[in-house]
Amino acid sequence: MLDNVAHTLVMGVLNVTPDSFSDGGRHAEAGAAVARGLEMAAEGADLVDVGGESTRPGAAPVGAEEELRRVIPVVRELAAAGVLVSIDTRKAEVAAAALGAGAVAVNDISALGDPAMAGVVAGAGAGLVLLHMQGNPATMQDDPRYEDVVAEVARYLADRAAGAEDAGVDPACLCLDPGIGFGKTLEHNLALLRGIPELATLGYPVLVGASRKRFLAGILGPVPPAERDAASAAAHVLAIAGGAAMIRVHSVVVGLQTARVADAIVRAVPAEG
Ligand code: HH2
Repeated sequence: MLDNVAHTLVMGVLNVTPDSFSDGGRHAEAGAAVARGLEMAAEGADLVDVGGESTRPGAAPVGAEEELRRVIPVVRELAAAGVLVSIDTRKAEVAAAALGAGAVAVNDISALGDPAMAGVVAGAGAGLVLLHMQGNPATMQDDPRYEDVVAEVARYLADRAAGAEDAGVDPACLCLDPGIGFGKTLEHNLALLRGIPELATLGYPVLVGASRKRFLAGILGPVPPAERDAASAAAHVLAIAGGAAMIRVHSVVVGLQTARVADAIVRAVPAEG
């Protein structure tokens, strides 16, 4: 999925949901979602990640029918406009429909929790993001525990990547994500951000999504999500310095500046200006 890419990729978050923690309700209607997706592409997003189910801590699960109703028209329209779309879903049925509607990758926060997922992705020759989560969104923040969070997340992701490959997914199409905020305390999140170099040694591109997440308020105090972009940038710069290949952001403008400046320093990518 990320072969031969010299710069850090920027994935824009597009939640077609009423209840996402940062942009919930803003693009719940298809027209508004498509407009925001086109705007993110125009701002320079490499991928637009369309999701129809909030996975914020405590979120209620959404049925496949409702998820399909939310995301498919948006995926279809963005793909038709030439936007590279990933579908953020745990359901193989939704992934299959989104790939059929023109999505190029699946962002699966359950890392193949649906046994049919790998086959769907392999059959479509699509990209696949595998994310580490302890528990499930309803309860994951209740009492997350690890002996060694970086080693355990690395082992889990390596195991899921092997499972995907066994099911026929092209290793070049895989990307791993430590799952910032998915069953992790503040200390766990910080350890994982420090541990990106260890995750990068697994041999797959690493995606990091720290954008506007609650752990940032754990450091800063009660800053509302929409005012956490500078804090998100700080976390993402360090992730890129540690070897992350892609960041997932709500503000593409901020994410792009973050990636370009970090790339110029870390990867010596020539400046455009
Ligand atoms: N974070 C969220 C959702 N999907 N996917 C990946 N690969 N990495 C992440 O860190 C990640 C993700 C949660 O953020 P958001 O989509 O903004 O909120 P919500 O789950 O409330 O819709």
